[in-house]
Amino acid sequence: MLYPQSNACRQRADLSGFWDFRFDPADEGLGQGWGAGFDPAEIIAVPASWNDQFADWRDYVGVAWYQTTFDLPWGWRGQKIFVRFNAVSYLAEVWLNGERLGEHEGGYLPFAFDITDRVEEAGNMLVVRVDGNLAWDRVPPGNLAGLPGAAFPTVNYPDTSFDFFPYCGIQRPVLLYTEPHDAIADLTAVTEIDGASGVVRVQIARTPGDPLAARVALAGHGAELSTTVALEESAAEVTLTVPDAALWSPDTPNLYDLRVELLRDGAVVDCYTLAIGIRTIAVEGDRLLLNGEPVKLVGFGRHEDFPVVGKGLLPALIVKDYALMRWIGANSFRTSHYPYSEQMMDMADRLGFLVIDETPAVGLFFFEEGLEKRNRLCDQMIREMIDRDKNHPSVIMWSIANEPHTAHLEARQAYYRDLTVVEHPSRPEAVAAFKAQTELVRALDPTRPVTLVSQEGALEEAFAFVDVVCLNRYHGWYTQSGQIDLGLQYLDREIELIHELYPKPFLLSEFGTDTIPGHHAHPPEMFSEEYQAEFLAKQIHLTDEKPFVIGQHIWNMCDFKTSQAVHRMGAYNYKGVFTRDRRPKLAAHRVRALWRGEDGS
Ligand code: GCB
Repeated sequence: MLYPQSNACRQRADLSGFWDFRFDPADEGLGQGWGAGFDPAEIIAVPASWNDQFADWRDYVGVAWYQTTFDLPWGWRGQKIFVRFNAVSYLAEVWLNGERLGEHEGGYLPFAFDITDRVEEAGNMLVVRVDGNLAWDRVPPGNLAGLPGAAFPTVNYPDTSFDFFPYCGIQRPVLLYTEPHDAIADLTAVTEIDGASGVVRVQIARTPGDPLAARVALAGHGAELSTTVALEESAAEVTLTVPDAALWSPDTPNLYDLRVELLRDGAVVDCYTLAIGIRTIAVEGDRLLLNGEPVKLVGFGRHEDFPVVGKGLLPALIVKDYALMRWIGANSFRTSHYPYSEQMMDMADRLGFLVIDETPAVGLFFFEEGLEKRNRLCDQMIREMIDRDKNHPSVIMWSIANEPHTAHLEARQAYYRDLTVVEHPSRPEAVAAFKAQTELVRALDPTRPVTLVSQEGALEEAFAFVDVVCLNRYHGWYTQSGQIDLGLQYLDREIELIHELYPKPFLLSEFGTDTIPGHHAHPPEMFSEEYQAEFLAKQIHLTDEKPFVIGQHIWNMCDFKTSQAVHRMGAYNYKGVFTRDRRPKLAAHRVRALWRGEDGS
């Protein structure tokens, strides 16, 4: 899915602004025909989550309605016209001028509707019903208290199966855009390295129609290449060889402009420009190789989260967060626990960050209720994520899930006691689902490694299917609480055990401690800044010493909002090395020294 672009052949308009809004706690809007327009009760900012915008609705995760009006921009008639939603959490149903366009499930990926035949010159009414309800057959799941037989007590309010606040609403921009009738439907650029040359293979998909030609041109870093191919069928492939290629890497985030034009009798009927980076990513033995060289990932698990906007797109925050990641010496992050905005991904390409791109499949469980639907949604989200992000050089790995409840409870108890691994510790439904999902990822994109981020340790039988093993581990925090050194011993043993069973590259994808800014203790004590600094430094040293460990991602870059729970003081997760308003804690300075090689210890 190409991001809408304004150029000589395409146009784009942004509907961000102040929209009409109405909460619908009784869910009566559908029955009363609000899709044709409703009496607004509030005005709301788009994009942004709704929860922090109004005094009394913070914890509301039900149904709400948005509407706005727009005129068709001048000169658009005669082309195909679409409305695109970059992200609506969780489920969106959309009407234009009273006609239902369709719906989309899943809070963090884009969807679009063709409105060519429905859009008027002026006074168009766009209405969106947003359903933010938590339910066990959704991804990520919620409302676990009501799940028959699951034996989950309600520990979170709102009742999430995941540890971040379930912000709802139109979180990212809503765009109108045009496409010519003969259009570039999709582009896929794959790169390889051959000696000093870069090889760029471009697949061009087109809308159906008469035979056309496609001109493909690559420019940048002294290169000016172009070639023209016939595009009679629905797709064609072109290969360009770039001599003395300027490779893409964190130190040299070199991008080229790949411009594709569709030609009818020599005249340009559509064009699109994609920024691409020439690089390879591969797993060899237990190493991760970027451009053929071992690469170490240092960085964070993160969240899209900020006061007032919630999970809404905030461009200044993107700039700030990359600046802080640079300052601390990070080169990578995981889009925990859902795909981030397109703007965040574009900046990763430009600034040279390595991204593990994760689907919204966090906190999955494998009870029968809703299983078939959750599996179907996971497939859909994998497809949508890869379709959206496949051309980013920054994306070096796909993550299909975070902390699924794969293992049987009894197996987990034995493991937590003394790292005993019983036979067949995993639920067969989980193993089957992840086998199928890793196969799906590889079919859609054979060029990138695939991972699954687990807390099950050596019990995670799905590690058999992945290229890279990612472990979230909190020894010295949730276990061996208050005992950093004992936690370190457990971590050491556990990493070795997992590596013995699954001799693959290993990433410590989460580790950290909740830390109240300004709270100090000597000797270090849980929740103090000293405890976090020592915990992180020691676990970084430990993992640095293991050749098969390809890096560390601290949990979390910043403090972030969660549901209310006894283990979440003030409804925050305080594991940030920066506060929610992006001030460094003591640990940030310690980690910076380590990651930048300035630590004497
Ligand atoms: C985890 C989860 C993450 C939580 C974190 C924590 O393992 O992946 O979403 O926020 O632990 O702080 O407990």
